[in-house]
Amino acid sequence: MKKILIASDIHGDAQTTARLLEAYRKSGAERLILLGDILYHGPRNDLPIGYAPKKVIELLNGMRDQILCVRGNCEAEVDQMVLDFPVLSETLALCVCERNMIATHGHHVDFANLNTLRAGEVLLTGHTHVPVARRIGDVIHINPGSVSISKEDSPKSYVLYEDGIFSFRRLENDEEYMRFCI
Ligand SMILES: [Mn+2]
Repeated sequence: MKKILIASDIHGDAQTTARLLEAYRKSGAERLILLGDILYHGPRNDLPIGYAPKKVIELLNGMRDQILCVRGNCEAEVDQMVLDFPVLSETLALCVCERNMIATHGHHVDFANLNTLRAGEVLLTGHTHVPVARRIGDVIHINPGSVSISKEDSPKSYVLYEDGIFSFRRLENDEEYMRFCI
């Protein structure tokens, strides 16, 4: 793979999903990486305005061969009965232009102790609904934020990765608001 789009925490929002898939098609990315919390709003969140999980199922199943996904803490086993791509994996290993990336939802990650990752590798997480681009020692940590329920005044956003550059974009208009170069 050379170019990927990374998004997280859809939480059942069909309007957001439709916009995300449009952005994905326009981007020319080869895969859509979803970091969990796909269908349910979750007990800590209000219902997103576009909440319609059945519509999200339909939209995402239409892209089943484009999506790589990990399990969030809001995923239930029944979700796998309605989604046509794997959603119950805790982690996913990717290689994008010779760059190793490990994707996981993030609720089980001990950021003070990333000793299973090697120098230069990228850890992709969601969960907090707050975008992050930082180095933790020799490891790069990227969180695209949430596309539907953004927190701490962050924009609803996703990330495009290509050629060592993580481009953080606003979901509403695809405008880049932050970038991180490896
Ligand atoms: Mn979430």
